[in-house]
Amino acid sequence: MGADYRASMRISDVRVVVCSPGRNYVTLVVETEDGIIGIGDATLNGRELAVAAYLSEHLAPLLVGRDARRITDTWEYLYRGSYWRRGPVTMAAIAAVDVALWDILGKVTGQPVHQLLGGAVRDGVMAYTHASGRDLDELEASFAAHLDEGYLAVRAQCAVPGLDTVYGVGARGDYEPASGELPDEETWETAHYLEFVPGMMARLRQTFGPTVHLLHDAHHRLTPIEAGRLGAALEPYRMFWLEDPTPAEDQTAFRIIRQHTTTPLAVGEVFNTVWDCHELITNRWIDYIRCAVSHAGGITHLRRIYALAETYGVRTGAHGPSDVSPIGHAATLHLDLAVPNFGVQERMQHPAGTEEVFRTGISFDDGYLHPGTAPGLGVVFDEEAAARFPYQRRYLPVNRRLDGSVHDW
Ligand code: EZ4
Ligand code: CO
Repeated sequence: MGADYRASMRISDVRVVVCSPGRNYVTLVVETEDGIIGIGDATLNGRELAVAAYLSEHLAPLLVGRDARRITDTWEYLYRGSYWRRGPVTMAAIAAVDVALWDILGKVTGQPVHQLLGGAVRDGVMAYTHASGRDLDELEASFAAHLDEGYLAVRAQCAVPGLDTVYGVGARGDYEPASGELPDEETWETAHYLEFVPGMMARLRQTFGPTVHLLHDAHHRLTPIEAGRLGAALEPYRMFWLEDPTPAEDQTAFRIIRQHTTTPLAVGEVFNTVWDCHELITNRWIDYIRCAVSHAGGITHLRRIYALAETYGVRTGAHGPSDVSPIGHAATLHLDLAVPNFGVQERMQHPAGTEEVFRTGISFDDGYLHPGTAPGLGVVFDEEAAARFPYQRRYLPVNRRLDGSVHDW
């Protein structure tokens, strides 16, 4: 058991730690006057220091002296109380505070966070990971390797003939999009892509059979009608989902896609509040909502998005890239365990070095993740280790068409 729940729970210290053990992470550490430590993930890929400043300059002074148990009241205070609402920087900062407070509540009550959310409704969380290749043979080998690891669901991305570099495909091995002191430039031409992708899915379905869950990320690059055409072309291969077909801020685009295909649609990794997706959900234009705990206001807000989705038959498919830190991953898994309308959870390996700073109780068995049953999130953040890995400026890539014009990345 943790400390006495009735004891004073005033927040006495708030620290922001930016570290780079293989990639950048922003971590919020909240300490109560009786020495309980809660941690939250505030990593916003390529814009880390903006969130760190929002936290340390604007939120930390509001938190010291507050009762750490008042999680919803704190969320309301930081969201409604700022007047300037929403946006990725604001909502990543609020998310970190929220997750840290859930961690503290778990520690003082001796319960894993999923227990506080109503308890597990499943034994494990089905995860998908990323297969990629510079050609179809390499993609097939990568896909097979992930099946060997036990995955039941795999996302497939491949280099496209005629384009030098595309989203999701590294020069060798794992793809980590944030790199470079200045942004890398990737190439794009929708016609090349649309020509190639149906054949790629046909081949994977043919090679790996009918039961594996097949996913693909179009990464916000198509027009609605192009997306409708792609979805229709992929119907024979029974995709688990087609992700981010169009730029995500245009919710009504999905009405058009829906009119043209029964391929399930997933979107939401760039969303930060329910206001980004309420039309998508209530009109049933999507099948999976993909917001991340660390970018969409924490557990407190994401569970409200999930509850709205549940009412409309939309399932969850939380974003889980390497830029969601192990703290954010653990938080996501606790929520995944506890919500009835869970769909699937993305899992991308963190770069080597990450485990030196973040130690989790997360397990992966036969395709299913579990966050563990330690009190709180079940993650230990080693601040001394973090200090050995200082921040390094990194950018996400910028995308250009073959004529040189900027395209959605
Ligand atoms: O490009 O997390 O589905 N996963 C993704 C990711 C995103 C990065 C951006 O920071 O699309 O790879
Ligand atoms: Co994506």
